[in-house]
Amino acid sequence: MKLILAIVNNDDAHTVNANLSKNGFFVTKIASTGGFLMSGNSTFLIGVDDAQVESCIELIGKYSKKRVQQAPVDMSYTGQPFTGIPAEVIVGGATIFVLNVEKYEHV
Ligand code: 2BA
Repeated sequence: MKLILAIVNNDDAHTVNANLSKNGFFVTKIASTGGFLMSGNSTFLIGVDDAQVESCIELIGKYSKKRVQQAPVDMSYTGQPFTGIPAEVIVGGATIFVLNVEKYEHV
């Protein structure tokens, strides 16, 4: 078994959630915040059998769009010199991690 952890733009989260559920995936959606832009995104936790990993990733990718976002003017919280900070960044589609699950219980 694997745990898929997917960070998705809030604008795509509803569609991603709906399509995962429609396709039989069990999903937990957590409200999260990107450390760079400090804006809201959604993190999905999806427990799947090994054989379902690729179809799950494909589905998330299908409904997660790339978009250009403005970086905030004041990013002093990053501790980086201002010269190295881009004015615009490409966000998405989705950032996905696949973790091994040692044990799964539903009691
Ligand atoms: P944020 O951290 O707010 O990052 C938003 C976008 O800013 C990123 O898009 C990337 O294009 C850019 N960016 C992030 N850190 C940067 C840096 N140190 N220097 C220059 N540009 C930077 P994505 O890569 O699509 O990431 C979207 C969101 O996914 C991130 O929001 C963060 O919440 C999460 N994420 C991405 N990579 C991650 C990682 N390796 N570990 C944990 N979370 C990650």
